Amino acid sequence: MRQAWRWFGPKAGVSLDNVRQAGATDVVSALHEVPIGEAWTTRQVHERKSLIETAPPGRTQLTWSVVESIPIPDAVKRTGGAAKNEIAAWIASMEALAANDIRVICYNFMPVVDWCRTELDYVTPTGSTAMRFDHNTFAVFDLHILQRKGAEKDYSQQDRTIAADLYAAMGEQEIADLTRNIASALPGSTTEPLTIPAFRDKLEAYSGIDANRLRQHLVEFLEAVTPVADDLGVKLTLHPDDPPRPLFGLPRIASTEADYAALFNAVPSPANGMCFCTGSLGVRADNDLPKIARRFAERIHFSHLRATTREGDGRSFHEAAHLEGDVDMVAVLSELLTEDRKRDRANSIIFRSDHGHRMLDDLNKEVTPGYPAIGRLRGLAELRGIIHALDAGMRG
Ligand code: DNO
Repeated sequence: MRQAWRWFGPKAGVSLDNVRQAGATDVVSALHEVPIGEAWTTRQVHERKSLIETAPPGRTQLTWSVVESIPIPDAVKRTGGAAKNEIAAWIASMEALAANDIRVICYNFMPVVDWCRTELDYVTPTGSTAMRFDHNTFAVFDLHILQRKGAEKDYSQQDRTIAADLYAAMGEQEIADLTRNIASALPGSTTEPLTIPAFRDKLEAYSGIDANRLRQHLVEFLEAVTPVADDLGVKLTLHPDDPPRPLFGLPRIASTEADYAALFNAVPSPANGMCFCTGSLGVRADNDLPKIARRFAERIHFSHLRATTREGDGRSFHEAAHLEGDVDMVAVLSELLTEDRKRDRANSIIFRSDHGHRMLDDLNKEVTPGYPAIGRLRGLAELRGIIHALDAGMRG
């Protein structure tokens, strides 16, 4: 497996030397500055690639091997194959990447909001902070801040009472923070930052789109892009929904083993692959992660490794240290390594230690939420240790 690091570009607080020092050889990045829906050009990709891959004398060479993500515009999620211009632009971006020999592309199909958390700095017992999704706080946003039409029916009477009390006790700053966390798009998101009125309009535009329709639109998208991807030798890796269940009354269709099985059956092309994200899939107790990894092994080209802890209400969760929480990381890595041993280096599974606690010096600095250097470094070091031990065992 190849060890990678997500790098947010030249303005990121974490430098390429930091990536080298973490021991990663591969970089995961994107042209985050290009507006959603606009085609990336070969030249733009080439410039970013040169920045990543031109090492100063004596420094380790890095390889930009994964793009996370080319965003999929709303029109594709709402109208599928009818969004011809948007799909053509997406294909053009993919061609620009392939022309630069970048052949693994991560994307997601979550409508309106990409990954979602209610709290960015939840204090853990060690004093490091983690990201958290609290069901009751989410209900406050949905029912009282967004005031989504029909939201009441998604919550029990007890949930609604708790949310009303919590909302009544919140100050202006807390309301503003919660609104920012949910509506302003977290780092790396592939959806637009939204004001509350714009959020309501977007939801309105999705009325009538149920899970079957959304799945059909993804299938139409894949039917359009996979033939080109196959010709270019590109692998597309669908990131799971985070959290893996419907939010805001919108369907989510990449949350379970059955969801992925349906997509692979509908579009069998080898380009139709998966980003195996343990943190996202692991939020559901009914997702058996090692089993999913084994079943779809051949389709996994990219993996996000991190753990989450499900909380007592069964709906809230927070991000655990990489080897703690509810994910059996040794069992998952054992499946991924078994697959990886069948492949040559060019097709090796690329993984990154995903997210990380904010700790040590990062507590005193501005950091990219979810992506502090030190917490990710701790995670990568721990994962690397498991890989070394498993590899040694597999070599016998
Ligand atoms: C969050 C990330 C997501 C992910 C996209 C993939 O940390 O996992 O933003 O990059 O959903 O398209």
